[in-house]
Amino acid sequence: MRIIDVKKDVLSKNDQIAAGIREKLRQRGIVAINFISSPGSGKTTMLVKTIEDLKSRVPIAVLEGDQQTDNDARKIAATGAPVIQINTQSACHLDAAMVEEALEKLGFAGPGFLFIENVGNLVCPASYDLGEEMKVALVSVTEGEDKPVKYPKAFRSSSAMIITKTDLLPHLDLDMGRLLDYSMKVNQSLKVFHVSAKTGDGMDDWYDFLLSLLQER
Ligand SMILES: Nc1nc2c(ncn2[C@@H]2O[C@H](COP(=O)(O)OP(=O)(O)O)[C@@H](O)[C@H]2O)c(=O)[nH]1
Ligand SMILES: [Mg+2]
Ligand SMILES: [Zn+2]
Repeated sequence: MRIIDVKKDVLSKNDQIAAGIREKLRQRGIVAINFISSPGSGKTTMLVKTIEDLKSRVPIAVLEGDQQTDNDARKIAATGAPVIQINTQSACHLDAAMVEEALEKLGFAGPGFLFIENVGNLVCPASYDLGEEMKVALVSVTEGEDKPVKYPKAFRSSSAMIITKTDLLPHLDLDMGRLLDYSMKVNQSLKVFHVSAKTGDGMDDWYDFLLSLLQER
C-alpha cells in the first residue's frame, strides 16, 4: 500500500510555477505584492487609493481574485490601471497557475508594481506562493485584536501588515496595543502601517515603503 501526500504534491507543483513567475517578474523589473485579508478589510479600497496617488510616478497593474463577479476589477479599471479579474469559482485562494495565465492576458511589460488581490480569506492564501516579492496582510480596525494569533500563518508569511480604516477608531474600543503585541508575537519582523484609505491618513508611509522596494531593484 502507498500513501500519497496530496497537499504536499500540489504545493510543490505550485511552488515550481511560482518560481518561474518570480524569475519573469524580476527580469521585467516588476515588484509583485500579494494582498491577503478577510473579506471586507479594505484591499480594493487600498489599491484604488494607492493607484490614484502613485500612477503618475510608476506603472501599476493589478490581478483581482474573487470567487465570482468582476466588481473589484471594474473599480480598478476606473483608475486606468490594467487589470485582469480571476474568478476562482469554488476555490478559496489564488494559485500560481491562475496567476501565470492571468499575467499572459495582462501583458504588463514593467517595470512597476503588480498588485495581486487574493480571495478574501486569511487561511489558505497564506500557503500559496504566487511568485510575489512579498505578501502583505491587511486587518481592519473593526476585526478585533486577535486575528494575528488566530490566523498566524497569514501574518507569519507576510512581510508587512496594514491596519486599515483607522478613521473608524473613535467609534470602536479596539485595543491597538494588544493588536500590535499579538502581531509581533507571530512575526517580529512584520512592518506595520496604520492607514485610512478614506482620509488618506498614513498613506505616505506606505508609499515610501513601496517606492523603496522598487529602488532596491
Ligand atoms: N471608513 C472606512 N471604510 C473603508 C476604508 N477602506 C475601505 N472601507 C470600506 O470597507 C468596505 C470593504 O472595502 P473593500 O475595499 O471592498 O474590501 P476588500 O473586500 O478587502 O477588498 C467598503 O464598504 C469600503 O468602503 C477606510 O479606510 N475607512
Ligand atoms: Mg476586494
Ligand atoms: Zn483556499
